[in-house]
Amino acid sequence: MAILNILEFPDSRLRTLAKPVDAVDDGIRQLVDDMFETMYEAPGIGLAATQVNVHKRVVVMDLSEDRSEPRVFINPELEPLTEEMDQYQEGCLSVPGFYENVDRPQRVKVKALGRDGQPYELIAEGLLAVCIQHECDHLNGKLFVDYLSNLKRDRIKKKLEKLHKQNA
Ligand code: QAP
Ligand code: CO
Repeated sequence: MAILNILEFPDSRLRTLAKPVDAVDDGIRQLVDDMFETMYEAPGIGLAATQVNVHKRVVVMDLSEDRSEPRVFINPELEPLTEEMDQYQEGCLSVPGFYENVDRPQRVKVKALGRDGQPYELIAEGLLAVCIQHECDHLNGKLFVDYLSNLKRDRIKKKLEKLHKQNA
C-alpha cells in the first residue's frame, strides 16, 4: 500500500480524459488499494484516479463515518433518472479549503465493475448521487469549480496558486 500524491487545481493534468480499464487485474487492484489509503489518510469521502495522476476510469468512495463501506467503481457509467436537481455544498481533495454549492440531477443509475471485476448496477440518491457524479466528472477532466461563475473560479485559482508558490 502507498499514499499517492494528489494533484491540485489548477494543475492541467486534472483535465486529462481517463481511459477505460480493459481488465481488472492485480495492477488495478493495487491502484484501488492505494487510492483507498490515500483517500482515508487525506481524509476524504471520494477519490478518482485522475486526482492521483493515473488516467484510468477508477473511483473509490466511502461515505460512512467509520470507513466501513468502501465502494469501488471501475468504468462507471451514469444515467440521470430525473430532471430534478439537488444542490449540495461540494468540496474536493484537489481544491482543498474551498466549498461551494453545485446543482446536479437528484437520482442517477450507475453501472460499474467492482474490485472483483464483476459488473453491478445501483440507483444513487442523496450524497451517493452527488459523490458519484462529482467523481465521474474527474474521469472526464471536469472539476466542481467548473460549475461556478468565472469570478468565483478565478478567485479560487489565484488563492491556490499563491499557496502553491509559498509551498514550493
Ligand atoms: C467529493 O470530496 C465530494 O477541501 C469528495 O481541505 C465532496 O472527499 C462529493 C476534502 C462533497 C460530494 C460532496 C476537501 C478534504 C475532501 C477539502 C472530498 C479539504 C480536505 C473532499
Ligand atoms: Co473531487
